[in-house]
This record gives sequence, structure tokens and C-alpha cells, in this order.
Amino acid sequence: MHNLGHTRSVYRRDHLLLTPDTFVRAPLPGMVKATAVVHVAPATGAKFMHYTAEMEEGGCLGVQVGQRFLFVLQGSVNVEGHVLETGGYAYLPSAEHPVVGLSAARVAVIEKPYVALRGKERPGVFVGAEPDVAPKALGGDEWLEVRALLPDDTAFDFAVNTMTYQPGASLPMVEVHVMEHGLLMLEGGGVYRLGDYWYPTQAGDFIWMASYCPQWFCAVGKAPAKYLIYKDWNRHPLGV
Ligand code: UGY
Ligand code: MN
Repeated sequence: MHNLGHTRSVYRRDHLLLTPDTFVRAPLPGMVKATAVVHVAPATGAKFMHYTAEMEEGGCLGVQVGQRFLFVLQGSVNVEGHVLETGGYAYLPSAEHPVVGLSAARVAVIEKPYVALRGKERPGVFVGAEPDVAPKALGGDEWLEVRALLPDDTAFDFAVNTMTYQPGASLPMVEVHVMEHGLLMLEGGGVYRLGDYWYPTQAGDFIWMASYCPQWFCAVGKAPAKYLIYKDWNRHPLGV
């Protein structure tokens, strides 16, 4: 359906909203029986890459640049002998960790060059399952749960969380901060403020927020809204 040239997707200087009708698939180098939708990359000014890999059974991800974080959206994959089902995730510090589809699978992948911290060892492989992570109420608001998927350890130079909003729950303030975000809407939907614009958003949408992009979200509907969100973390803004 061409929809007469209409889409909710939009690209502005400090944010990007990508809706599934505009996703373009192309394999990345080294992928076997797999393809990728690259949601954000340094071409926009982002300092990381966030893509969705669509894998066939027996397919594998390709060349890994820097660190890799993956979150299984559908199906199952094998990483280092760990079977990751939907909601399973892994942090892979280097290229030596093949990711193989045990079934047809969709996987959210984040890649980023590692920024070292003086006196800290690089993190090793870390594997988990999102449902096993204890939620924290954001600012004491029980209607907004945050699950931190990576350990609270400054060896990690980024964080990936899920945020679950009960219908009507919202961020308590408009945030404006130095960190950038990559966000994949997993369930439900609502209204996202980005800069001076308010966008209807729903499961399947991707959002990139540049540093200092004003941001706010309110869940709308009869079911919770949930998203997976990346941010650079634990490092000095001057990069020292
Ligand atoms: O972690 C965060 O900065 C998060 N509260 N931002 C967001 O949900 N847009
Ligand atoms: Mn934020």
C-alpha cells in the first residue's frame, strides 16, 4: 500500500521516528540467512548503531564492530551455548561470539565502540532474561517500572533498560540531557514529545533522540506501553 506518500516517520536534526512501513531491509557484512533494518547509525550523528536483525533458522549475525548488545524480540538464538528466547538478552564485548538463529528470529541489536575507563577492566559476556529482572518504580511511581538489563557497574559505558508504563502513566518531567537514546517500542503506545513535536507512537516504532533532545512520554490506551531504551552512560562527557 503506497498510502499516497503519507507516513508517521520523520527525521529532524535532534530526533528520528521510524515506523515499520518505512523500514528498508539489507544484509550487513558477514550476515548469513539474515537481514537488517538499520534504525540509527553515525550517518545521523549518533555515536552508536541500533538495528533489527531478521534471521532464518540457522542464520547468523555478521561482523561485529565494537561491543554488541542483543535483545530477542521473537524466536530463539544461541550465543556461546546460551539459548536466548523472547526477552532474553546478551552483552558481547568483542567479535568472538557468534549469534546463530535456532528458529526464525527477530533480534534488536545495539553496537558501539567501547570507551575505556581508567582503572577498570572491560566487561565480559553477560546474559540475562528481561522477565527475571526486578523492576524499580521510577521516582517512586509504581505505574512506571524500569528494568535495568545490564549490571550497575561503571565498566559498562552504556545502559539498556525496559520501561513499562501503565495506561495514563507518563515521564514525571520533560527530560533534556547529554545522553542520547535509541528506543524500540515493544508493546502498546502513547504520545512521545520530541523537541517541539508530539508524535503518536506504537509497538514496532523506533525513535532516536540526540543529546539534549527534549523528551517526554505518556502511555495511551487500555494496555501498558513498554519500550527498550539505550543510553550512553558512566562516562565523562569530555571523553577522558
Ligand atoms: O533513562 C532515561 O533517560 C529515560 N527516562 N528517558 C526516556 O524514557 N526518554
Ligand atoms: Mn531520557
